[in-house]
Amino acid sequence: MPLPKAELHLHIEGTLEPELAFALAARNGVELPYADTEELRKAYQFSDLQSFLDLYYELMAVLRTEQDFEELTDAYLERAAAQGVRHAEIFFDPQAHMARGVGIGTVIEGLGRALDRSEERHGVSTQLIMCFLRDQSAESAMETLEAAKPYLNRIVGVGLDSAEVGHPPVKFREVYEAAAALGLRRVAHAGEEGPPAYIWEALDVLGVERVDHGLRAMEDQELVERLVRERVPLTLCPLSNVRLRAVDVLEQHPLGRMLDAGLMCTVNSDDPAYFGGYVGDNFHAVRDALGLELEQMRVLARNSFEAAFLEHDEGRRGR
Ligand code: ES4
Ligand code: ZN
Repeated sequence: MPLPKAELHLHIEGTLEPELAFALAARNGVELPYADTEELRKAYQFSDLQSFLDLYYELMAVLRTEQDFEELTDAYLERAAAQGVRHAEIFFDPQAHMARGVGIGTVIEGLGRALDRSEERHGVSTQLIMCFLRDQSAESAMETLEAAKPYLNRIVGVGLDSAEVGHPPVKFREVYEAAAALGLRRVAHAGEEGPPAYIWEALDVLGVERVDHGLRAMEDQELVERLVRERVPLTLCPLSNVRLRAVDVLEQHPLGRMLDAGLMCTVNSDDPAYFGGYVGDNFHAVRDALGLELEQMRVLARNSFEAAFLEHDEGRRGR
């Protein structure tokens, strides 16, 4: 039996497996510049975040209808449940779809169809977090928040993702203020490739409750002390960090040192179809590479429920 856990850092578009991508391409008459799944898989060699994002946005072209988003999400939930996930907080990137003429309603209703059946079908409770693409303008983010207003009952919070360096959190101050005023929770990717200063900014300017990645926090002792003192959760994604070359090899991943420093770490899968594993695979990989003890694995699982946007009693149910 896998450890029960919550997944807090998961891009639904990053769960698009090559087989489903080709099936949806055929159904929707979308041409992919790869002969077959084998050739596509060979393209999964990344040198940094941007080289991954290029493929991630390209492959999304196959997602067009509510049914596509529903099938994508249902397939993820089935895989996640098999690896012990009892609660999932799922990111989606509306701007990446709206740019292709797919309306935000199509995306959210499609995701929602799968989420509505998730507890019954998979035993997984869910939340949706809408991400803004930080390499697009603040105005575009604000328009996206506006477009999401009819669907706010489906969304627990907002996040910030895509190409980090050169797009500091402060760029999105106003849209995070507007999101907070609407009662939305706030998270942001920070310190994946960007410097510790971006983590400070995410906390101080955007008011985030969790930091997605936060990998580079360990470069700044004062920041570590603050994150420990305030028990700010970090949603780490170890296999992602290796595939995107943020760390050379898993054996050098800072997770073990971060736990030793008292940081509130969680382990997540990010874009599991691209990075070689779902969340249970990430748990196993760090256990083996870093020699984590069973008690540390339990701490990671417990942290995932504590850091989730769940009512207290709901969170306890998964433990
Ligand atoms: C992402 Cl790994 C990662 N980093 C930033 N933005 C993303 N969007 C999807 N995966
Ligand atoms: Zn991510």
